[in-house]
Amino acid sequence: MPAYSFEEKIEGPVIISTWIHGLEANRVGWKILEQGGSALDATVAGGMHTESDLSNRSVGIGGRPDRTGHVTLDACVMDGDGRSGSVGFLEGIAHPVAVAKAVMENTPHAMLVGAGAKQFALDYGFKTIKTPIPEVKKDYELWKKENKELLKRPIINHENHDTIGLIARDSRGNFGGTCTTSGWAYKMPGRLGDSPIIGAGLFVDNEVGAATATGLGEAIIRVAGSAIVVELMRNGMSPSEACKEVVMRIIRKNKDLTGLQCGFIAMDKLGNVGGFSVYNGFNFALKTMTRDEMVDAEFDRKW
Ligand code: SD4
Repeated sequence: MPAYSFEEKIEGPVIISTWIHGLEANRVGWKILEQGGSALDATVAGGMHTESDLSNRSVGIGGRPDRTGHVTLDACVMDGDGRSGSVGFLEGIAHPVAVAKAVMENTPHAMLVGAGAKQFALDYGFKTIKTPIPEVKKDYELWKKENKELLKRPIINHENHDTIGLIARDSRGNFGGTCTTSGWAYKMPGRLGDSPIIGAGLFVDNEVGAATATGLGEAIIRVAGSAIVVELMRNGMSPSEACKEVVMRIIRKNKDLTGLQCGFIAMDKLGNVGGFSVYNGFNFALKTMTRDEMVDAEFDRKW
């Protein structure tokens, strides 16, 4: 199977993001890129757009709760100059990705979680929300009734795969990226996935490019996924080859791959983009001066 899912050097700004909701998110980010704005601002705006989407069950306001009924949100941002910010286990705030950017810009820290992150968001005037929204609460009540034994020990739930990771290169050639999620549906309270963890869910370096991840966060964290994709590109691999190598590492290290979907997308300095996932079905949205489309990622195996 060829490792390349997209073979074309892209000139000018480019933004890519995970899954079908990435199309709309990219368009929002593109408005910033085409006016000469930064890759970081474009990916924050795109992430915020998806966070507001009431129909998305894995990101922002429409996200599913943990097993105790609390929707806890994770997000991070990284600029190609090496700065980053993230929030985890954040409840009741509309735009975790914007809060993550504020952590980067206004604190000496890389990460705030839980009550501290919430207080920080409130102090900075970020909009509050009431979660779960009624439809999601209804699903949760049903889930609780039908999964009494699972309340104690979660299993992998691969239906819940709509995290958005966005990476972009702007007109100055700088990179930026964001990743935002409500995480694994019905997770144990306190669980953080890869999405708020720099190097796992996202990594950006102007010297090389950027990568972001979606899927089972535990597996992504354990291979330092996005950071390794970027390092492999630094050492000469194309984005698709680098994503494939990290996915194959995940496959080698996990004996039971039942439902274990993980996917990475990446972009290098030359404007090559690519992606790779464990199972088929993973795709990403691409927007450039001439393109606005979905790209199917290559994969190792079929469901
Ligand atoms: C997590 N990686 O919390 C996220 C979930 C996800 O697509 O990506 N779903 O583990």
